[in-house]
Amino acid sequence: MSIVTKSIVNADAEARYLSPGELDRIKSFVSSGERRLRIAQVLTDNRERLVKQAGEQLFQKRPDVVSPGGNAYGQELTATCLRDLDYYLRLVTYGIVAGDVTPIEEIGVVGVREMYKSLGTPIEGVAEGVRGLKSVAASLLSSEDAAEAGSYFDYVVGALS
Ligand SMILES: CCC1=C(C)/C(=C/C2=NC(=C\c3[nH]c(/C=C4\NC(=O)[C@H](C)[C@H]4CC)c(C)c3CCC(=O)O)/C(CCC(=O)O)=C2C)NC1=O
Repeated sequence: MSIVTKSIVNADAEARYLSPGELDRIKSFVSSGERRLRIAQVLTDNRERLVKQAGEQLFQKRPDVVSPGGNAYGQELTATCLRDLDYYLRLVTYGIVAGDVTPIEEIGVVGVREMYKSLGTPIEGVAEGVRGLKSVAASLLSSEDAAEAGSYFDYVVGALS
């Protein structure tokens, strides 16, 4: 839910007008809108490159995951691994557009530890891959935009750590 919807739901539950604090937060959400959309656009346009490079970095740092016996060994499982990185990049773009980590949390974080555990997927490897996405993304963005995007990648890394 965006801050706008959330504020309205909260205010209406108490049958009151939006408070000055809520209006201030909405104001900052609106005024940062153009920047957030620009960042999401860059990440969306470059998604293939981001996933490919982050994957290469991950497999260099963690050759075990793509070696025999590794969770992402073999063409099909490697592709599934890269798909997961693509999923997290997509969720990060949702978070950036919403100005809120809730969509990332609801779609990609709740229950994820148990899921990866049951798949035998090393979750710290997934976190490493998302860290790679963050650093490749930073190379495509201004430092201010990279910092904004970085906080959403950090949220995912934290949730997977
Ligand atoms: C949008 C929200 C969402 C997420 C996050 C998601 C993740 C997700 N990753 C999966 C599998 C997987 N995930 C990985 C990922 C990896 N293995 C490694 O060693 C690497 C560290 C890592 C890549 C970075 C692999 C290899 C599998 C397949 C495991 C298997 O089938 O044995 C599966 C099991 C079902 C399937 O294969 O599709 C799910 C549900 N699905 C979703 O809908």
